[in-house]
Order: sequence, then structure tokens, then C-alpha cells
Amino acid sequence: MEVRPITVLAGGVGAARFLQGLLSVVPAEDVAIVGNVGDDLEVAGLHVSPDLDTVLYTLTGWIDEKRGWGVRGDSDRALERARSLGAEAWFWLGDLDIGLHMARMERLARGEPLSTATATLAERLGLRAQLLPVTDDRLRTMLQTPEGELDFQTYYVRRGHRDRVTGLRFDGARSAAPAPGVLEALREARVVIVSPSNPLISIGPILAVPGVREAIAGRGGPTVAVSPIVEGAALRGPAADMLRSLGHEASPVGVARLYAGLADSLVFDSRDAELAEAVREAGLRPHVTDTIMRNPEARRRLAAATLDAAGAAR
Ligand code: FO1
Repeated sequence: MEVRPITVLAGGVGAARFLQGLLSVVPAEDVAIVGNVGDDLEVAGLHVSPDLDTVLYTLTGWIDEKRGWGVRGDSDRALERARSLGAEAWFWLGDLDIGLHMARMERLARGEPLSTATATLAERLGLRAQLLPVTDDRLRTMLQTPEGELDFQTYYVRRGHRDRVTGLRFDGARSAAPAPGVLEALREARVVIVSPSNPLISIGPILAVPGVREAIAGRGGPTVAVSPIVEGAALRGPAADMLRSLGHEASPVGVARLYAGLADSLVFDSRDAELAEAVREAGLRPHVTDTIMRNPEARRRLAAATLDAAGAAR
């Protein structure tokens, strides 16, 4: 398999928006995406991969922009029927989205690995970037909270990420193998980008797969991370509170410390410009720009600035 020039580590919504910007400045054929599967779950026997699907729907124009996930304009007749028949159905699945899960599940049930099933769905939806789940093995993010240990979607969706997180565990990670092509994509790409996703629960599960961290740390070429934290807050989701409750600084400096030894540069928001020296002290070259991805033009500019930070010719 030919290795693409750019590999991006991706979580969900933030990563998908960043990638949308990236694909407006480089050809999609130049990009490989290594996606998080720690958020995956089974709903009524169907395997759902929310982060892979968010990337897939965003890059193929199907995404519900307002929510950031799911299919634009999707109906929920199946879900309503299930509820009317006594199902709890707390995880919202639209009708068109269920169709995708059925197509994926059919392949998984035949014994196809997740990476192959994902490649087929991506191709059928017209995605020209390569979308690789970090592993084909079962890997699940588990969070310790005062309510006990919760699986990711119970914490995030069912309980609305209101619980204080006191610990994290990536169930299955230690015995998981990188999916075919993942290590090559990380080692041999000209540039690796860590997208503006939660470093603990979106990028963390990717790095927890044996060999992944080593492949990135051992690279000859540049690795650039983008901070999802601006002025002590996350652009979306519980990243800031979680960083704090797990003993990290909720700032680009905290993010830089988490990526020290892995990335050589950190792109972060101009509003945090005064932290440049502290980011440098953490071991990453600081690059300050506007990181709020409010529209396609802002996404394009952030992607371009990130490539500039990598010293990549465009
Ligand atoms: N997020 C929610 O807040 N509520 C939902 O019911 C929900 C359903 C859902 C279904 C498919 C999908 O691809 C994503 C979905 N998400 C939902 C988003 C998802 O839980 C999170 O955005 C990610 O897992 C965090 O990156």
C-alpha cells in the first residue's frame, strides 16, 4: 500500500472540521487519517463507530453541521418505533445512519476487519482520503468517576459528561494490534498532524495501541499538534474539565506537556499567545494563529497554518 504524504490523528467533531479545512488545501489523495475507536459501542447488536463516522460524514458532505455528528436532515422513525415498543434507545441513531451501521455490521459479521469495512463504506460514500481505524481489535475508553467506572458513551451521551473524571483506562489496548497500514502511515508520512481533539480521550486511545506512540516518536519528519484548548476552555466537549480533574493544565501548555517527545510543534490560539515561552519550555515549538473553526474559511486557514508549522511546502 502506498503511503500518503500527510497522516492525521483524529478524534470526532474537532478533527473532522480540521480535516475539512485540510482537504481544501491539499488533495484528499494525499491524506491518511488514523481514527479513534475508543468511543465505539454496540447498539442493539449494531457496531457504531461515532468518531470514524463523524469524519466520514463531514468529509463526504453528509454531516449535520449543527450537531457536528450524524446525517444532516436524518429522521428518527426507527428510533421512535423502538422506543414505542419499550426500547430504552438512549443513543440517538437516525434512519440513514442506521443504514450505514447495518452495512458495516453485515461485513463485520462475515468476519471482515473494521479497517476493511471502513474502507468500503468510505469508498462508497466517495471519500478519497484514506480512513484507518487505529486498530481492528476491540478497544474501549473507560472513565472512572464518583459514580463508578463508565464506558465512554454512557459517560458522554447518557450522563451528559457531567461526572468528574478521576481516571481513564483503555480497555483492550494492551493486546490490540495497529490496523494494517497504520504504523507505515505514521512512520513514512512526510508530515504527521495531531488534530485539535481531546488529547486524553480522543488521541489517548490511539496512542495507547502498542507501537503507535513509538512510530510517531521515532519519525524523521515533522509532527505538529493542534491545541483544542483556547483560553482555558475546550472548543467543544469536556476536555478542559477533564484535563484539570486528571491533574493537567487546561491550556496549550498542558497540551504541550502531554505531547512532549511526540510532536515537535504546537499550533495554538492567538488568545493564548503569552504562553508561547511556556510551550517552548515544554519542548514544542510554538505557532500562534486563530484556531476557532467557525466556518470553512477558518478551517482552511487553520489547516494551512498547521502545514506551515510543519514546514511543509504546499
Ligand atoms: N452525541 C450525543 O450527544 N448524543 C447522541 O445521542 C449521539 C448519538 C450519535 C450517533 C452516531 C454518531 O456517529 C455520533 C453520535 N453522537 C451523539 C456523538 C458522539 O457520541 C460523540 O460526539 C463522540 O463519540 C465524541 O467524540
